[in-house]
Amino acid sequence: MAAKAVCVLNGDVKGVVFFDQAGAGAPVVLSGEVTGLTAGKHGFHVHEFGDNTNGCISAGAHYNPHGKEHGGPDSAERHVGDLGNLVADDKGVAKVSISDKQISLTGAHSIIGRTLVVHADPDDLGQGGHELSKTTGNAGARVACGVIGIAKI
Ligand SMILES: [Cu+2]
Ligand SMILES: [Zn+2]
Repeated sequence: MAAKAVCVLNGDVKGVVFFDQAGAGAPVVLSGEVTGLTAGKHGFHVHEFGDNTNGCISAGAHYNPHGKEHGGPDSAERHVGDLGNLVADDKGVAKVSISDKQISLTGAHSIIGRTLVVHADPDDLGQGGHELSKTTGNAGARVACGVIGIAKI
C-alpha cells in the first residue's frame, strides 16, 4: 500500500521534507527544501525517537534496528537512518532529492514517529577515521529537526 509522510524542520534552519513510498518494499522518495544552512554538506539522518522534549538531542542516536555501524546511504554497512548529506548552495538552500531503499514508511521498522535531523557539519559516511565516524559520521551539532508524521495520500 502506498504511504506518504511529512516532516517540518524547525530551528535556525528550516525546511519541509516529503516522503513518498509506492508500496511495501519500494524505495522511499524524499523531496523538499531546507533553508538557512551554511554552504556545503550537512549530515542528514533519521534518529531513533520522535522525542523533541529537550530539542533535537532527545531524538537519540541514528535509527539502527539491525545493530550496524554508521555508513553512507549506498553502503551495505549503515544504519537504517543514514541518509548521507544534504548539499546547500551559497544561499544556504539545499534541495532534497533522495531515493532510499532502507528506510520504510510501513512495517516493523517504519520511520514514522521518529525524528529527521540536519547537522552542522558534513557526514563523513563512516570513512573519516575520526572516533565518531562509525557512530555518527562526525556530523556535529543538530541544527534542525522534526518528527516524521503521517501525511494525506
Ligand atoms: Cu544525525
Ligand atoms: Zn548513522
